[in-house]
Amino acid sequence: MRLLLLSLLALLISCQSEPAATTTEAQPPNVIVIYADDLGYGDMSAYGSDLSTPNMDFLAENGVRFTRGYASSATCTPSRYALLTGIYPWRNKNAKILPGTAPLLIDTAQLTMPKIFAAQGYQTAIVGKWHLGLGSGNVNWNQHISPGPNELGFQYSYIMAATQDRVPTVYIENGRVDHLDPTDPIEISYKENFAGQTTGKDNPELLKMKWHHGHNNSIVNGIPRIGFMKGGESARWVDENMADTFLVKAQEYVRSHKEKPFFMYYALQQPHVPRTPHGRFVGATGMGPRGDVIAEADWCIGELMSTLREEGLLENTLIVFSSDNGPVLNDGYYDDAVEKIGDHKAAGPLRGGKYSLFEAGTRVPFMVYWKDHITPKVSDAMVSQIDLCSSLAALIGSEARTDDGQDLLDAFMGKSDQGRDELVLEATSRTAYRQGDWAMIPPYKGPALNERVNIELGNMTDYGLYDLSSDLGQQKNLAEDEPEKLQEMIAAFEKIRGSDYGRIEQLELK
Ligand code: NG6
Ligand code: CA
Repeated sequence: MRLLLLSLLALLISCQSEPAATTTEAQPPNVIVIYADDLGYGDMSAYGSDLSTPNMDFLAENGVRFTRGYASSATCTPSRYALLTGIYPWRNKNAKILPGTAPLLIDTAQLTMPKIFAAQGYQTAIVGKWHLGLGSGNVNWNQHISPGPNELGFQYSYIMAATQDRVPTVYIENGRVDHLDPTDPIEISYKENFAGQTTGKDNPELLKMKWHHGHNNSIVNGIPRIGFMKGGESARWVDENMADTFLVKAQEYVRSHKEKPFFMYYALQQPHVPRTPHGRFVGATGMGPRGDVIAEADWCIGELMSTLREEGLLENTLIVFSSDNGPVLNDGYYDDAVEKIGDHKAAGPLRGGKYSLFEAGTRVPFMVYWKDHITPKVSDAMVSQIDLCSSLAALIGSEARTDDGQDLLDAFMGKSDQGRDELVLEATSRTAYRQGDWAMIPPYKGPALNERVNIELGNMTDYGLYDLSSDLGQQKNLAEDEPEKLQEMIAAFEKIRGSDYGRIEQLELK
């Protein structure tokens, strides 16, 4: 009898508590993924940098800051592919740094992060850098450009097609070039120049920024680019205004979509080359344009946060901040990045940088902030951007999961220190393996150092094996001392990657 009474009581309590639980869960959170371009592990003060990044640090210090957070690749396109699909980029042979004329890389039938959100009733948007290809070959830039982000689940898009250093140097809103004058059509080629058009190579007198390697084709806004462009004068961006342009679009989107949950992918263009801070930030850091655009990006994040605060959205918006790949100083222009670096270590304590299979290629700043919902902490859980699709799906009650991604929501919310056990990393079509504290890099042909960017690429004549718990900077190759560990790592790597992982003869970099 007493038991029965107790269970009746328990039932009563559980019935009563249910409505309360559903009310608190009722409004799913907005989600914003802020994605920097080439920001290194050591570039934020929260990660030990001497650069002042108060707004990025705010997210880090009031959220979960990951010390082992990874981009999927050491370059942009493959990382963005993995972020938005939850699939390893090396599974798609076309997932390489794309020219501005490349067709859309992601199949429109494929599951994507914005589709996961849209299926749960979210409004979805991208503002910023795309670099995943557009159209299905031979794009006519003067008509509606499709397929693109809008066919992959983004209901609103305001993007640059590829990179800031590649043509076309125009903004595209929902598939239409913004501010295009139809009487001055755009023509783009990555093969040859258009008659009568100046280039960085032939017309150095017209340049306000000099090219160091590559980047000597069409000149736009005094800056020589990769690729040739003709026409579209009224639509061409002014690089110095790009941060403001994207920020305003992101703020407008938030203000006009606050009635229903939204997902916004805010893809910053900094600190990728060409580094063109607005005049307000010139000289802000004493570190030249690279430092100044990091200050500018930091300010943009602060402004977006202010907008969320003003609109009363901060308590109901989860923010992820990370970077698409590691840092590079000289990436093709003379811009004082090397000369003014001083003691700053863009990669922090890590070896390598952008393009590298060493840790600095892919281990990046990574944090998740959600006011009043996440208790601030530093987490050593290993997480990858490839896990965001499955984890954010779990957050919003979607059952969607991707093949290579894991649901690590508890780790992202700081409730668990359990991250992934293993991870395959990619850099310019080569792959390496992480498991626990160990990193394994297979042998690849090619130069050990890319001299032009001055980055160690991770090409070695034999296997590299590193114990990151005692050797974060990957200075001591243990492959010979730990043959069993090495064999175990190779076997585990090949189980995911297959044995045909291509010890490529030539690097893709020109
Ligand atoms: C390289 C460019 C580099 C940068 C990179 C893409 C040359 C010599 N180098 O090919 O400047 O644009 O591509 O960077 O052209 S990423 O962050 O978008 O992957
Ligand atoms: Ca990048």
